[in-house]
This record gives sequence, structure tokens and C-alpha cells, in this order.
Amino acid sequence: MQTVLLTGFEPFDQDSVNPSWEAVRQLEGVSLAPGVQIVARQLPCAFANAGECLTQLIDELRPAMVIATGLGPGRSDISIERVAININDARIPDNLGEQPIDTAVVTGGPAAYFTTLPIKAMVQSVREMGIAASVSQTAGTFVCNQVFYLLQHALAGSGVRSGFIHVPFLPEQVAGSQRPSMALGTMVAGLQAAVLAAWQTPVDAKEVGGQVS
Ligand code: PCA
Repeated sequence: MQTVLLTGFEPFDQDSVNPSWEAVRQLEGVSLAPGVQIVARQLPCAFANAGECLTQLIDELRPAMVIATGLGPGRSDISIERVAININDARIPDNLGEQPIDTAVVTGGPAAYFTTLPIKAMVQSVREMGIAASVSQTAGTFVCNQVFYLLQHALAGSGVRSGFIHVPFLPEQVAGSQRPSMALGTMVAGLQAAVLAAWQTPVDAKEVGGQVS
């Protein structure tokens, strides 16, 4: 049996739910192909232990692919991240009250790591379901970017593909405001399509997915 590890985060910044965890927990046990099963786990939203928690899961589960997910406040679609950068610059304190400003994720590490997932093929597959998706050029500078960087750092050169997806708020989190959101069922279906495309696509599609600025 091969394992595909999906992670979502615990709630942070006054929210009582985190859509990333609400969505990936629904994919626990889903089979992507004969002998390939999704395992879903939650990560703490704290600079001090999120990365360590993820690397422990990797040691324990020996996954064949890893996709971490998080809430991207203000995102309107399934945002497949292209790059993780070696910087922590927190706008708000994390769940342990820590707020690093301009520190390295890994001292002396490379400035950035690219995802090793086929991001264009993943966007294409989600859109084919009629669900909004795009390539994102920045995962921010908070705990999600840190976890994404540590994930790519841990698996660099291993042949195990890995990356990060940001999801929007759930509708109930933004009720009465103009902020974008996505229904949970849509998010689950979109993530499942993205994960399946990642598993099935050895070489990424050559599709436009950039931005001018
Ligand atoms: N989103 C935050 C951290 C946890 C989460 O779900 C982020 O984008 O950094």
C-alpha cells in the first residue's frame, strides 16, 4: 500500500475552523489508484512545531507524495503554489504567540524551493470539474510558507513529490462581508481532482499560468 499524505491546519487568528483541515479530513482513506490511499493529518499553526510535526509524519508514514494545504484568507479559488521562500515575516502572531519578522526558515538554506508537483496539470484538472483554480506565485510569509519550505527542504532530491495548496474561506466564515469563499463540498472535490492529477501526471502540462505582476 502506498500513502499520499495530505495535511490541513488547525484554526488560527480568531477563526474556529480552518477550511483546509475541514476539506482534507474528508479525503482520509480515499483511494487514488489500486494500492494508493490518502492519509489526512492536521498540523498546528505555529512556527515552533508545524514543520517538525510534518517531518515526523513523513518519517512515520513514508508517503509516496505529500501535499500540504492551508487557508489563504482572501483567496477565491484552489490556489496551487509554485514556490516556497526562505523567509518568515508574520503579520499576526501564530497560535503560540510567536511573530517572527524577517527570519530565515532554514539558516543558510536556498532562497527558495519550487514545488515538485505538476501545477499546470493540477489547475487544468480542477477547472475541468467547473471549479475555480489557478497557479499562485506566492504562498505568503506566514506558517504555510514555512511548512511548504520545510517540506520541500526535507524531500529535496528524494524523488517524493510535494507541494502546497491554499484554499479560500468557507462561506460561513465571511457571512455579511464581500470576502471570497468556497463551499466545503466544492473545495473537497477540487482538492481531490488536484491530488489525483498530481498522482497521475509525471510531466507537467505546458499551459499559461503566469501573471504580469
Ligand atoms: N493558513 C496560514 C497558516 C495556517 C493556514 O491555514 C498561512 O497561509 O500561512
